[in-house]
Amino acid sequence: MKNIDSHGHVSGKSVYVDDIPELRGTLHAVPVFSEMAHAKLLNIDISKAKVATGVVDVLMAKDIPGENQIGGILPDEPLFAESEVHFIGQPIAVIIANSHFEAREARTLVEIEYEELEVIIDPRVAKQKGNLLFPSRTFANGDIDFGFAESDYVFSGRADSGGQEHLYIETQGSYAIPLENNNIKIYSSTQGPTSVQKFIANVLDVGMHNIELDVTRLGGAFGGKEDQATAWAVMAALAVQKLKKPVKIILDRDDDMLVTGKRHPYSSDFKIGLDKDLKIKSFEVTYFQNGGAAADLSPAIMERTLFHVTNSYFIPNVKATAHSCKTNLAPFTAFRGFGGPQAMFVIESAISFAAEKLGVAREKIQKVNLLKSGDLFHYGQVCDSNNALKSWESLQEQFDAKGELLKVKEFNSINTFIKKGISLQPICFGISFTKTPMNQARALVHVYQDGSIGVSTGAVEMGQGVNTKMMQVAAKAFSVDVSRIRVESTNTTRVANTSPTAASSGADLNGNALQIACNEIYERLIKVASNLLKKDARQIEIKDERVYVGNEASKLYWNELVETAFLDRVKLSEVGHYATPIINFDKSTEKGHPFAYHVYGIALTTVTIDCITGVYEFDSIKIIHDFGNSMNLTLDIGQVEGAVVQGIGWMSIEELDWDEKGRLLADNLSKYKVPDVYAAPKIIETLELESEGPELAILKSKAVGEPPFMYGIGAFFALQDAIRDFNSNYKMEFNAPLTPEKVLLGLYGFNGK
Ligand code: LUZ
Ligand code: MOS
Repeated sequence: MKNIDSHGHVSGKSVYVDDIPELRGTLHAVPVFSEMAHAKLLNIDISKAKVATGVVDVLMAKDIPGENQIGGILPDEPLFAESEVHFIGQPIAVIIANSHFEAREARTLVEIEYEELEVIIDPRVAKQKGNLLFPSRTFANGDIDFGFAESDYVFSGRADSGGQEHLYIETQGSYAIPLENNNIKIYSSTQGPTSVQKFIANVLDVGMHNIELDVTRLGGAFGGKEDQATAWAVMAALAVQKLKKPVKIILDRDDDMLVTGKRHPYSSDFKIGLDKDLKIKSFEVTYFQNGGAAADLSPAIMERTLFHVTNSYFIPNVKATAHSCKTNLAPFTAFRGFGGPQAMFVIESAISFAAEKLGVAREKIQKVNLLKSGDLFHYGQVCDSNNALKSWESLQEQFDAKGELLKVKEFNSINTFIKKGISLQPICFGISFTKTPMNQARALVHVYQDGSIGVSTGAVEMGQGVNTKMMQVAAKAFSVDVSRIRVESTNTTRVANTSPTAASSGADLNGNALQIACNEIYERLIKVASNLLKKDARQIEIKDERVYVGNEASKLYWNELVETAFLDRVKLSEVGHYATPIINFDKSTEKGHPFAYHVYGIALTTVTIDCITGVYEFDSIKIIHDFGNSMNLTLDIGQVEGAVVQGIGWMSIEELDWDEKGRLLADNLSKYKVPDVYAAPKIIETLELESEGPELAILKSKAVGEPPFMYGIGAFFALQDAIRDFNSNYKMEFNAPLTPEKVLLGLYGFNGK
């Protein structure tokens, strides 16, 4: 089944926040942002802006009736700065005008007096000064000292990975509408409608029941709208509360890029110990997470980093410490992988470093350390499959990885200025929100009298196709055609207290809740059929919209059955509630069983470098991915391909940098490069790992949103492989992204000085 949105998307008919027809009298708001990364606010003069053409009002912290606070996990983030600003782009006020352009014009008339304070952008410097966003954490298992003593080889090094702009095609935005009795309805481009509802209620000093969030779909999110859609929705609602008029905020691309948080840059120190057989005996790592100016989701992201320390390898002795460092940059936030990719880059760097020093192939170390069923993750969960090893073997069989490695060697032996590089990149990613209470969901199902079905869940459609999957779940539960089913918008009045659609678990959590609701109605319908046909309910089932008794088709069809049930006054609506069983985690010991299951896979990446310019092209990426029992391979492969290209971008051409004043340098699309169709690998081939899907995955179809992002890490090591062939004195540095500039420096030995 294709994504139900495909036609709407390509014909431009899909509705996003900015496409909702505007009510008469709609006002437009533009936030005023700090131009200093760290400063005291001495004076904010809005008098000129307030009387500018078209301006209706300017709201600031003093206009907030409730709490000036939107910190997602910790209360450290005001909606509007009051006495100090902590990053360029921190909101100070919001201008409401008759048009977006008038509001934007008026913004230039706001006069702010700052007193500059010291700006810190480097996480290691922040740590040295004791600027942490929250307490550091350590996950440990075994005894690293014993492990290093047992090791024949020990190596220490450093690895750095950069940030990443989400570049969702639809920028942040919301549209708030006054309802009667002081209630407000907000359309928001958010992954987390309930979280937005909660913060609006808190800032406006009203109940959550006064606030209705509605989300039709997002034009991409990638984590960037898990926490950071809140501010814009709250501002719009605040203006509605005061002005009693509809208010819309849609960020312009340049504002969006400048002011919203991105993937966390990390700087890390590692120490790895191996024995003669290349078994990793001990691994010690310290992560310096660049958290930005407020906690945002950093505590959860840091936690996921600590879960993915060892990627898909078994290491008996592990000690991993993470510090979330407070810097004067826009608070870094969720981004596909959520701290996992940053951890996995470090262990892969450590392995490469060891391989280089020992003069062995990187793949040798990877292979002998792959996780096996029964191995213990350092956080206490037991590995329950051999999928890491199976993926490796399947890659050999399906894509002849050994042959490909030889081909690259051959190519390089006869070419001087064009070099190829190749890498293998296994992945292992834990599925579930690391915060156990978030792993719950609800769904509301109505079977209408005519046999059609309305479905509401907490899942937010953001292009990933979760609505299509919800339709499949309902269609399968009732055994009816998908054309009977409508998936409604995500709405807090219909489905309350939702977790954000995140952590790759939108389909699992909401699909299970939906299945539970459908099954309840299904059982009631079976009873009705049983009475009608005078047969034992246990013999009855619905197949393809027809009632069967045993294997025999009856004359009773879905429509009549539903109509009869309605006339019998049977309840044809249901709410399903699902909470992932089994999972737990004890923060006092940092041990438990946090994940419902893990997703595995492996990628083979080949790259070609032009050694005169440093420019490169990715020839191919060949992937064996652990889909479980995919319920929609078209959608799932789409997720793999998108994630892989995004991961390659993070490791290769996407570069975020700031000047010493804390100003983002690549703040528009002519400076910030994302992979286009030419930068993406020429060939992307994805095959399914043959494996049984786990019971805890919806219809045994594993979560797919984030894991394949981490195949992109292989791009970095494929590039290094090619550079090394050209320059035998290449000093291996693990500093991603490996842009063409850095490749060129590496080719001619200028890297690392
Ligand atoms: N969001 C979150 C996530 O709140 N908790 C998580 O564990 C998570 N993991 C991945 C992506 N988003
Ligand atoms: Mo996410 S990084 O919002 O799953």
